[in-house]
Amino acid sequence: FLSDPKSVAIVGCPFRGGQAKLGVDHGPIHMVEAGLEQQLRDLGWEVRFDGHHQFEQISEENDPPIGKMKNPRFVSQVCKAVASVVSDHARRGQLPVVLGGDHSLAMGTIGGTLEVYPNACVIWVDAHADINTPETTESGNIHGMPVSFLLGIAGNEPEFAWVKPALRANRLVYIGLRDVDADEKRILRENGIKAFSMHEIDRHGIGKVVELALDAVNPNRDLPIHLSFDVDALDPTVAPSTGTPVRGGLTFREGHYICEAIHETGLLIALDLMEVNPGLADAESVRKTVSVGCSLVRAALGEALL
Ligand code: 6HN
Ligand code: MN
Ligand code: MN
Ligand code: MN
Repeated sequence: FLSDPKSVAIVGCPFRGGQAKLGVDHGPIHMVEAGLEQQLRDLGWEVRFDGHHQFEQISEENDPPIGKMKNPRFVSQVCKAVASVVSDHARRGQLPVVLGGDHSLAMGTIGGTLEVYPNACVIWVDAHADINTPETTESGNIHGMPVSFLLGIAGNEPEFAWVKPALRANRLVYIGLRDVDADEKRILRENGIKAFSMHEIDRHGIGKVVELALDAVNPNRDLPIHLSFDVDALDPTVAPSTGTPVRGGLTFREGHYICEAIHETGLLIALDLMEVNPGLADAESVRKTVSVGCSLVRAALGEALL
């Protein structure tokens, strides 16, 4: 799918409108300052750094809630811009590595990917399912909803009319879930969406789970893969600086194994690394989280190859 020499585009998305905590907009800057660009060059990739996208701000007084949704116009507009940046890179054969920022951005990243690779499957690694609808959300935070918009089950909210329901339920699989709202569980069931929670990882081991996850969405190992990785999938002892940490998460190795196994398929065409929040916790926790964020990206781009 990709151009030769293999080329990636790092897209910094300093955005936090999909949730309430300050600081997650600093995630991409910290990962880039930690040297991610050069680290990927050292792996043999041709790297272009897109910069940190400056999104037009919509202030809160100009963006009152729509139903329960908070900052709806701001989130919508930013995701729309991200979709066009991501699809442009994908069209040029560059693998977009999108650094968040909160996970509402995935509406843009996956939306953009599916414009260019309509048959792509999505592997969503997260403690959360992010599949609330504007109706079911309790928090009103749109970072808990991007998947429902991508599937076209979010209802018809004019502000988000640009989001195409381009993702099919049988092309989506989750790994790492452990904090799923009751309505989200119902939505997963009703749509027959495959999900491997921490329970399945404990039972089968991560190696088997990744194989089963690929079998579910990519049985012939011939479809392009978009990996959307929320750093809170990792255990908070491994990635403490994130907005919605949940104990009982992936170990350092389990997180890396997922990325390495997807790299091994040779099918990865887009990668999101989301929810690194350098504004939360102490300096050592921030350093740890930023460093593991970079390390997961490297793993997905081939670092483990000998
Ligand atoms: N994330 N299910 C909760 C909500 O607010 O809808 C948590 C969402 C977390 C979102 O981590 O990307
Ligand atoms: Mn900072
Ligand atoms: Mn998420
Ligand atoms: Mn999450």
